[in-house]
Amino acid sequence: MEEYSINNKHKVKEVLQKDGFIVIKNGIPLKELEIIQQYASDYLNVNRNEKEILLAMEKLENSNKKAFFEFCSEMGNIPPVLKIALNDKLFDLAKYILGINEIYLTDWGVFFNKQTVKRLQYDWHQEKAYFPNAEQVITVWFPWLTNVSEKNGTMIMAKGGNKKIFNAKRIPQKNGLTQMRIKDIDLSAYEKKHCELNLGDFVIFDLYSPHRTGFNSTGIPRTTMLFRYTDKIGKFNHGWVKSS
Ligand SMILES: O=C(O)CCC(=O)C(=O)O
Repeated sequence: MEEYSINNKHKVKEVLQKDGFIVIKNGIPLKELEIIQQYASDYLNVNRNEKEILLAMEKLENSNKKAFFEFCSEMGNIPPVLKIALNDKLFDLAKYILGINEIYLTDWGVFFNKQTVKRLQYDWHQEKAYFPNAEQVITVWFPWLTNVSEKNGTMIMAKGGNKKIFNAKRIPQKNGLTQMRIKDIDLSAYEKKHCELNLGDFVIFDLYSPHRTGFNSTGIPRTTMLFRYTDKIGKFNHGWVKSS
């Protein structure tokens, strides 16, 4: 993947409009990620190391789906994540991309991709399906505990698929994500890019960029985090109705 700097906001916007997503290398200081890891270890009551945190996440996911969901949502809303989201450069970039001054944060949380836990894996979708009234929502998605790669099931993007809105089929899952699935065949013409990210890197993608969870072949869960910027419609009147 090509590398871009967060300082060149014109280029970032241009690539985002062209491809639907952009990878920024070394955009988040590792110290900030360590603080996020510390919050996770406090929450889960384990030592701050990769193995213990992942094991505790696996155990919680297995034993108490509701508590695990709360952990995943709460972790997106902790001060060090907000600090990253409100960092001057990133916040200015989001304002520039959205083309407005008054922007909102929405829909933050932690992702967990373990091959056997199907209910938490996304099939192909566009965020537009979950924000039907919104004109633009910019997502920032990043690893916070370990690097992510094709091998451990990082997110996959369909490059350039952001130019149209694809038909989406709504598929609710018990205790899991509601899929808004785009058929594989509809995306067959687009190049697929695996978001290979080291700690400190992040990917930004727009409302129309098709993406999915990758196949994790390692047996070790892959975890990442996201938050999204949007305007007042995306925040207060996005039009998404949860499955009952
Ligand atoms: O983390 C993943 O595997 C997928 C993330 C995703 O689909 C999303 O953020 O909308």
